[in-house]
Amino acid sequence: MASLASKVSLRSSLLRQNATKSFLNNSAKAYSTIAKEKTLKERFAEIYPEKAEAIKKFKKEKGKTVIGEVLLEQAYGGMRGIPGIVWEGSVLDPIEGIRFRGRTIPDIQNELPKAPGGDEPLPEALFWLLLTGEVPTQAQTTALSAELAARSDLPQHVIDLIDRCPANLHPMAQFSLAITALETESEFAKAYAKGVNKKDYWSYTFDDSINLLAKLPLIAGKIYRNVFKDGKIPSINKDLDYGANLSNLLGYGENKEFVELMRLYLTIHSDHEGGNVSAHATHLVGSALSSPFLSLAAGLNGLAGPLHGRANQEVLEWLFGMKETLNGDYSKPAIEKYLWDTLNAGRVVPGYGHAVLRKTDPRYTAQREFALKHMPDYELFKLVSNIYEVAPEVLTKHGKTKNPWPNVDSHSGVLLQYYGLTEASFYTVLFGVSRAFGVLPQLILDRAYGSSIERPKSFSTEKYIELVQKIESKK
Ligand code: CMX
Repeated sequence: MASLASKVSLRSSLLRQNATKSFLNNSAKAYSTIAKEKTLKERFAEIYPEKAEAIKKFKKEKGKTVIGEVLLEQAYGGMRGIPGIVWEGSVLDPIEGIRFRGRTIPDIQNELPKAPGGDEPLPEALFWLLLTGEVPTQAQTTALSAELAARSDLPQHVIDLIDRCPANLHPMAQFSLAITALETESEFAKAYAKGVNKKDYWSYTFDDSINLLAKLPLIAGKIYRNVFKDGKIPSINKDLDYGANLSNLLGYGENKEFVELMRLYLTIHSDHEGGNVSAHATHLVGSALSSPFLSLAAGLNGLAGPLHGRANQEVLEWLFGMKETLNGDYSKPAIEKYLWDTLNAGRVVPGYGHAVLRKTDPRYTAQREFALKHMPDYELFKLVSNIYEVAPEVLTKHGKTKNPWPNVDSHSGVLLQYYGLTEASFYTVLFGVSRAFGVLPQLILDRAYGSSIERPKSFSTEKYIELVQKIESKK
């Protein structure tokens, strides 16, 4: 007999399927009723009070429940595995990988609205899902795309700032600088300075988040064009979705496959629960009531690190090094030797390993499937595939990493290379645009639910020694 849990999950999956079917049937109709549907802000305003109340009750009734224990090695080991953050948008299972509001990547590829004629989900729709837990209609998604396009203009001082950046300043540093400089636009900061009621924090955070998200394509596009092209950038097309506009600004809007890739890329890189460096840093800085602009900039500074988002740049550089060394011999023994050379030089294999995952990252799999569909014979994709067959065994033999399987960064750069976006030092900026889709909904939720300022306890090593001695003496 099926367990209660599996019955519930079957029922919710059937409900979701029915909702998708009825959404598909209604999608054409929904296009014409765009003005009558609730906007994201209206819908969120409607649903959050009940959720905030439920959380308050949960905290009051169950707040003293012990939910884990902390080992000394965790304090020294990057706090791995310690529960201590609330993150509503996604939860990461070590084996299954990410679920966005309970949905796997194939689920969201299935269920989220797409652009007319497109196959891949729209990141705008994911933003809606992460914030509300609901799949938006096609009309709501289209309205959100239009709102983002309408709010995309950059203030002149931000354009000037990007233009003044030296070309050798890493694109991620430029990206973070420009977002910090957008602080002039913060409605939250202005309202706070005037003395706003706490209950309204979420509303200003929402407006800032939408404005910020809207402006990221122009910032990213301007940085790309300044550093790698002639600095000229087209205008935003108010009738296009986010991924299509970003592709246009980068100069790849004519290529339908690239536009589809951008939609997929922006969707799957968005959120990976709350403990990763970029998500946690954004959430932490936001907890001090810094604006969404300052909070996201903090998160992006973390994403820029080589063990986090910048790994996608590292992967490409490492792949090209391998290509040159192997000189056409992509056999397994040759790849194996290159992997050992990397490890024996005291370096990590970029794109492999993960702090939480213990199997192939489903974001890797989604990108691999995209490659199998659109570029099965591409030389670099074949190399990546061959590495996938060899690296897990080598890393297992090496015996250090807890997860010998590839992560998201192992695959993303190869797809961009195929379409001609070959400037690897720009790749983390694209990751950063996507990450905003995941961390900004949580900032809005944090303010709506009245989350506390973060302040975990720290001790010096002397104090930890004392603490351990005290605990041992009691045994
Ligand atoms: N190659 C070689 N050694 C690796 C490794 C890899 N890909 N992954 C982990 N290790 C090593 C660690 O450096 C660590 O060594 P020390 O004990 O000498 O410090 C040991 O294995 C144990 O690490 P772990 O517990 O398995 O992994 P962590 O949680 O500490 O780190 C991560 C996770 C992602 C930083 C690590 O796997 C890594 O450095 N990978 C390569 C860089 C990368 O791909 N980063 C992108 C991750 C995804 C993202 O955030 O975008």
